[in-house]
Amino acid sequence: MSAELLTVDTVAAYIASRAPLAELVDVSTLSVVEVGDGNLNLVFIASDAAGASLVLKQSLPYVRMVGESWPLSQDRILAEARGYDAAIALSPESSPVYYGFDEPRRIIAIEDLSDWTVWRRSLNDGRITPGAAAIIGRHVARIGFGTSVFGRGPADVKRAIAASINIDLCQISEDLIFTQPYIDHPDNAWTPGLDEAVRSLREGGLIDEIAALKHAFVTHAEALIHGDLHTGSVFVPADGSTGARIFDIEFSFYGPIAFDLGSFFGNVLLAQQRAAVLDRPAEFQDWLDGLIAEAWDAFESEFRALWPSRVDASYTDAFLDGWLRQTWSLAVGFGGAKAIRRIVGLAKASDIESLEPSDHDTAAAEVLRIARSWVERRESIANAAELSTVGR
Ligand code: SR1
Ligand code: MG
Repeated sequence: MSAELLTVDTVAAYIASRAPLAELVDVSTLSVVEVGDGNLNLVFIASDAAGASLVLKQSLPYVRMVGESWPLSQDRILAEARGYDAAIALSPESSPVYYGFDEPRRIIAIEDLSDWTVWRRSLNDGRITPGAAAIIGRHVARIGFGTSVFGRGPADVKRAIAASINIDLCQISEDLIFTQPYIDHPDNAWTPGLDEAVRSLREGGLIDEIAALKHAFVTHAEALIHGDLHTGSVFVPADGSTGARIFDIEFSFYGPIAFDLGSFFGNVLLAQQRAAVLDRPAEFQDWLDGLIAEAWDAFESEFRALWPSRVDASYTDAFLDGWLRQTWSLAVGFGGAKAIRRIVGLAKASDIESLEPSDHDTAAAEVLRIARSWVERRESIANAAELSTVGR
């Protein structure tokens, strides 16, 4: 049975009924707006006359971007609550403040970051936000290390894997990222100018490489990952200062740590091609070109810094070197797959979609060309400097 859905008219009474939330805002002067512009959920901002505010997120019993014809269990918000529990425990400074979870109503409450900007929008506007990529890299390292067999005992990890299965949303990722872009599927769509570029994805060995990446996604139950860590899942400060807050964790499950890094890499590629076609200033494009190195370097440094605290010393230093190499290659491959899906399949990205038609096709074709190289050459691309030259 579905949990009763909130509306702008019932949010104040709901907050009043939840003592920890009622302490955060004055419910007698509350104004409420529904701001959900993502693909799946209801999101409300409740603000009082003195300026105090909070955000409520409730899962709908269907996929918002499609409608009730695509039912989806509201249970997915359990994964988001687990994701916040881990993020708050292991990487609190790069997470919104988490005010808790109402399991029966399928509602989580978090800090209102309305005075921040979703990073994708800020990138689309050509704004430099220093240090955000490093924060993402450190965040992935801290949660990846802390929830894996490096940071927790094996029995604990096995229990966590069992507790964090997220069947419906993993199925969405498997379908939208690794399957549908490479077959005829009604949810795929592209402009006529991209026809040849898209059709050619099915030629040569790309689908075999995508199969290997899909297998890694489905079977590498390594750590509790975010599962959808694109630039639309990150808030950055609107004033250009350094910071990042990672949100929207409903796709979390025990999967490959490289998937979160790759999700970010693929979205950087979208931002880069948008910037190139719009001829953004060199300073902005150069900064974009450094984001993957910034994220990876921070990830690797943080992981190496945490390594001496691992709970099982039978994982040797040489093993770590090999694991990092593997994680890098896999992240590059996932990055390519994530970029391709945003051009071909359901749920596209505004970086490319908001471009004028001719710019759109130029940028999208470049994304496909470079992303393909990332996937196919991922094992031989040594580092971020080399990655930045691939396909260019
Ligand atoms: C049907 S859900 C479509 C997409 O929205 C989310 O942001 C995920 O990326 C998912 O693949
Ligand atoms: Mg999302």
